[in-house]
Amino acid sequence: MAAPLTDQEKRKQISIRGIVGVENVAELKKGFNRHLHFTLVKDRNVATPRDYYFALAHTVRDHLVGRWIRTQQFYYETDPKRVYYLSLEFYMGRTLQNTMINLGLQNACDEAIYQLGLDMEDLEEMEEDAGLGNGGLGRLAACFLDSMATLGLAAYGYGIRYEYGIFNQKIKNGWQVEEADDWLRHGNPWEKARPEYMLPVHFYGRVEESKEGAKWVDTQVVLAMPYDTPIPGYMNNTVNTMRLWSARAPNDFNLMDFNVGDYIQAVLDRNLAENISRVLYPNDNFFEGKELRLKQEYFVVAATLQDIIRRFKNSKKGFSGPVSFDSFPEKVAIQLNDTHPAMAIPELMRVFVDIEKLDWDTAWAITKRTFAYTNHTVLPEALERWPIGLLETLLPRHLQIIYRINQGHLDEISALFPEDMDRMRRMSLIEEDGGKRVNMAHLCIVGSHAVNGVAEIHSNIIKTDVFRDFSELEPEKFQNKTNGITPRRWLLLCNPGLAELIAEAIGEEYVKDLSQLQKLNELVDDDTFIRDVSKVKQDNKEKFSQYLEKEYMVEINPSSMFDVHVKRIHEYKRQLLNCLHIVTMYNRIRKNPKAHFVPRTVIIGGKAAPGYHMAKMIIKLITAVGEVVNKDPVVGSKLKVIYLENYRVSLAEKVIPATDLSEQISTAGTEASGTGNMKFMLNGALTIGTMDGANVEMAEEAGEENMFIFGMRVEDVAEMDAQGYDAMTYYQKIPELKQAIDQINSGFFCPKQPELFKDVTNMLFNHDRFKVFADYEDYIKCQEKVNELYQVIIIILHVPLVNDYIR
Ligand code: 21N
Repeated sequence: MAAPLTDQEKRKQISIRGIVGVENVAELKKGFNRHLHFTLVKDRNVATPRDYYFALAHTVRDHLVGRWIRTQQFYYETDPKRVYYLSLEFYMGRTLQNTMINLGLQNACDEAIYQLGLDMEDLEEMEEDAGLGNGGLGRLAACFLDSMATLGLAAYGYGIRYEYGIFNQKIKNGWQVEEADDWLRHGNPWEKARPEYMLPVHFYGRVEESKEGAKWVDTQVVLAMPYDTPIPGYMNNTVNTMRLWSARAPNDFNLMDFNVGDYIQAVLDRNLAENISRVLYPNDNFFEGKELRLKQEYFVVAATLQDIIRRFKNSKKGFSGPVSFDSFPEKVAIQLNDTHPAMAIPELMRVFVDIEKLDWDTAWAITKRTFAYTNHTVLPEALERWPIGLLETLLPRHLQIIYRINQGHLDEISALFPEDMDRMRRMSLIEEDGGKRVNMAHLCIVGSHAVNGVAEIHSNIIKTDVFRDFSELEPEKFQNKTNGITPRRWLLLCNPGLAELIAEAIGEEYVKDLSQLQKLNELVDDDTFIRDVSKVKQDNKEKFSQYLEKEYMVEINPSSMFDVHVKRIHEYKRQLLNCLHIVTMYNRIRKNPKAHFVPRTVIIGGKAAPGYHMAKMIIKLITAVGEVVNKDPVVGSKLKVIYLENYRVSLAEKVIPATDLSEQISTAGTEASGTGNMKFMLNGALTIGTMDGANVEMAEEAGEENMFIFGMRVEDVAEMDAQGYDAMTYYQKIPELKQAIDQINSGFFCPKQPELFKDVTNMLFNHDRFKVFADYEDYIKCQEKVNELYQVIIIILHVPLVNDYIR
């Protein structure tokens, strides 16, 4: 038997990664050496691994430039409808490998780097993640940019170039500790600053009324500097643009009028303006009404709309007279990624009415036809409701415009439902109970022609529950657009072994059209194929084990079941339910150490918002349980618990292909869609999950018999809410649940501080909005079914010929 292939050799063999070509490789090597010399000013004696990464990044980048310029030139000439995706978050991760894949350069680069005596994976590991997002919402924006470029759409992503992305998470003594993410420290080879397109953004000031209309005056100005990042489509020569704005103080900032005296202080205070783009707010699914956050939201909106309007006018060059905006909605579509960029609606109205002098009704009709709004959550604490006082100070003209929009909106309602004051109150853009606030979701619904949820169940909930009054008024406006993921990053890039196997079986077209994976149905009884697929999974598990061993000095058993739960830490995502399962398994092993047990490695990872106390306690509980379980000699290698530190895009790419079992266990009705669920399934993991978010469509697509579904459905949850949920009855009825809770409560997992988890158990008993105990029993049973199936798979795969064995 031949020696097993190294990763390097495997990568060389693979076909889907592009043609090698001798000239190609020679050209890349030349580019690499040229950049090492001229760009990095190094030779091979003093170059660091990072220098080599940058030399390769610049070499690959060179291949983007011509396509990027030509794509933009083509858009200028053909003037297609443009799509603008406005988002406060773009969770891009790394760019090098994705660029090589989409340009079909991967094999040639591998060969070039190999011939230079370097290791491609080492170089790739030098790249920082662009962590300009929190979780699903930000990663969805990044996936959509890849997909829109691959579809050849004239699409743009617009956002903020945060100097600090999502914090780096350290686990110290079992607790989360945050560190600043200084991702730009070594420079970013994937962006091009465009100082020539810098734009002013105004804040504060007051409104002056005159015969010519309203004027926003005495404002403070901050400049928005654009940085462009190329977004290549997959093998189609399209390169779109993501434009991120960075805040710059004007050179006369604080030096006007009376401040001339304190020049030094004035220069130091430039930071005040530039702080706008300093740092990403790290809350996932939570609204915090901070002024700096509102400044960020308006900053991206004001700069972007000026850019969009400039481009629209530019396309009308050659026409004489004043530009007509009648065709604006035929040329411009603006998609709002949640309500975070909602100020775009009053801002476009301000530009149309105050500056371009359109009459209100015309401006409003155009505005509504331009915007569409995606809702990503129904959790009330996540819905943006900005206090009137903040808006009045920061954006006084916009507040006036919001009032005027609201007036027209309420007039329409009162015409349709005369005297229905309660309905008016419910539907108003302005909430009055407990301090006046603007409900940004209401503003987005009223100012858009389309509103969508992100999975069928979620779209139904917003129609029948959260925004019911609005969908009664305009049912056609409400749609569903179930989320998706890019198969380039989440299969080709992260799991080349599986991608190649699939390509050999059904061709390469599936990379742009995942529905073709259906063809794999014909191979379910193909022993060789099944064996090859499980071999890929085993290789991925071994590789990931080695990574964990090298980076974190933890040892895991690659033949155990990898049971993975990675996502932001949140009560609704129910990492606590998983934790109770771990404790239950532990107790069963201890009760009956000789009994057969399907070995598991439970891997949990994710960041807690720094101000979210309960989420941080959940991390500490998981690590404390892990300490006890992992050390217990009775348990041995049957059960291990790993807390995966600093879960982020680049770590997802490593753990997802190595997963056997994907945990998607939110309370039904709370997870709008989920997208991690799809990434795991695409990489051949089994799923255990509730009928929530896109799990529903996945069960439909894969067949319910191919997913481990458990727990309450949305209707059951609603029924329980009506009846009242009593955690205590479950605790008293289910002995294993009682045992687990008693242990957590009494300090079994933390003898030095036996009181430590009282907050957690108290929450579970007395104010658990997500009903962990109610789904416990069914979850445990479902996990037992997972064991049974996994057991069978293992037995079959350990026998040389499947069919011979079965017969
Ligand atoms: C997710 F801090 N929604 S991440 C859904 F102010 N909202 O939960 C998930 F800056 N974040 O089910 C779905 O798959 C995914 O969207 C894509 O549709 C998320 C909201 C948020 C609120 C405040 C802030 C940041 C983010 C902050």
